[in-house]
Amino acid sequence: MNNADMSKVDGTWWRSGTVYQVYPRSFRDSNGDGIGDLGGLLEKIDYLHWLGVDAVWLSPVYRSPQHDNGYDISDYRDIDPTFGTLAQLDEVIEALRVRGMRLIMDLVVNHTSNEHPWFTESRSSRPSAKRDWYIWRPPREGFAAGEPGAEPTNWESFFSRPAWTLDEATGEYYLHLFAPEQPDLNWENPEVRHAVYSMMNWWLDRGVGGFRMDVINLISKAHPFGDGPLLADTGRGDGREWYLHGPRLHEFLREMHDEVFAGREAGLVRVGETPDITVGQARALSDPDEGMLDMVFQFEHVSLDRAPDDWKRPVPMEREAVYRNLAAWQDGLAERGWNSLYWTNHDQPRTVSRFGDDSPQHWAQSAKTLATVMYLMRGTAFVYQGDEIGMVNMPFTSIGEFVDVSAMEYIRAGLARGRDQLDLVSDLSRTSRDNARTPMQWSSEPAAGFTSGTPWLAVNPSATWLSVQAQRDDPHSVLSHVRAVIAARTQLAALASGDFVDVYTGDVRVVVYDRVDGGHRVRVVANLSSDTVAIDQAVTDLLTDQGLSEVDILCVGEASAGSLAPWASRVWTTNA
Ligand code: TEU
Ligand code: CA
Repeated sequence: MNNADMSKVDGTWWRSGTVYQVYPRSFRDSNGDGIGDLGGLLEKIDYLHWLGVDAVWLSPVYRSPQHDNGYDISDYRDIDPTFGTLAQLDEVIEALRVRGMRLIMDLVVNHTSNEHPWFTESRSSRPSAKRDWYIWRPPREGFAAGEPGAEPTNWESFFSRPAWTLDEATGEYYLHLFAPEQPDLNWENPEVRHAVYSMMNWWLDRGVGGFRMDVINLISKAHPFGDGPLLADTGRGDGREWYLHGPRLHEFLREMHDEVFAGREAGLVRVGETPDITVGQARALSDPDEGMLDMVFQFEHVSLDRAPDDWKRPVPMEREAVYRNLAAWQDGLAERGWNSLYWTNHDQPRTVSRFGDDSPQHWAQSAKTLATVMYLMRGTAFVYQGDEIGMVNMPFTSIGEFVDVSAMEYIRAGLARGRDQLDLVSDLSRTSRDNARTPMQWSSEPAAGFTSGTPWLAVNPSATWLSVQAQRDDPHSVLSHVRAVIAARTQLAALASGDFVDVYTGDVRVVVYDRVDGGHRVRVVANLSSDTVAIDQAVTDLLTDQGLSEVDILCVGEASAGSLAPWASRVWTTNA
């Protein structure tokens, strides 16, 4: 039995596995209202099976006022009519199951929607039985409710506003680390925690294969609260000291394990979304002996081109820093813990536009080589919809084209400070989450084959040439390459759990690493630049001597003796 087979027995299918993220609103619309839905997902399950993925992570489809596209949930046990019905969700679980795939639900429990009945009850009066389910505070001492500066602390939310909003009726403020429509739950209250666990059990009993846990490192807050250091521009403070990785985080996750996962079948997966996490924190959270999470999404490599105090403001990025950072995470979680491997998701710009080169001459090669470099590392692979065909950023030209709540708030705050509209467009063209949310490009038909109606968000004009249809039958396409990389993860023995060994090249543009497992070895050689680079002929001669041979199907671009073309890459393996 090789490693990949072993993992089917011990439940760690995800070590060599690949998870495909579906952002349902933008994936496929089945009823012509312009919004993607579960019917659309059902139509595309054969495509996902063909692609070779092991699981689908579905961004939220629960009942929601859709203020943050479903990350504001008003009923955890029902499907929003925009997306379909609970019966259809059951159909999705079943359609995946019969093809050997699993459904991973998004679990958003740091906050609910302000329209959730829990919050309605909590805000109804100060003595309400659910008052303590959320985080309420009186105005700052010496201030009247509603007066500027009366917020209990100076914290800024993730979406460019104060993190506190006054509830006029009861005269107190509630905490929301995201939009005012997303009040934070009070995890200190055991009733809240048990309501969450019970809901998770309900979903697992329905047959879901695990959860991606939204901002899970924000659930435990440090008390008492205080003012944070001032951030540039806004006059508000940074409250991370009180809400990031709080004192009871481990306790809560262990309790969740005991109340939800203990005693269930092997193979359920728990992925924590954890902004600002350090390698050390991630190691503890994903240490299998600790029983808290299986892996986390860390944010360092997607923060290298962002201002430290504002993720919507771009700053220049040193290309080489990206691979160095990924390699550091590989080393950091080598002995304990587990990495998740991702370039993008529904909150990030498109991979090839950000980390590659989306000009016509380098688009395909850079998209392919980036997939190779990321997904052959040690960890679980996450492919965001459209990335498998190399989708590119949207060419935004005016502020009116952005629809995401965080972009709208960035624009509002920027204009209030007198910033130029075109400057804001320039920032958001690089950082806006709307880049990732344009409809999936299935074909060159109108609306990219996403809908027969008018899409809720404009289709990227690249759909005329960039689509699944244009690539599916082309063995040299980005799609064919990504499919081969996904297959390689289970076929090449060293990839499932082999060690990662960084091989220093002396040229920051050239990445070389090995994956080693007993007698098995895989070597990746990649040029992460738009220049032709020299490589030492000795490197490849040596590999041949050691009995490694090139994996043709994974090789990208030209490599002649002594050089690698722009964005070219090579994969070698032992003949096993
Ligand atoms: O994102 C959390 C988060 O940290 C983001 O706000 C992040 O800072 C930003 O998107 C840049 O990467 C999660 C969800 O993925 C996001 O869609 C939600 O808006 C947010 O939580 C609130 O639920
Ligand atoms: Ca629809």
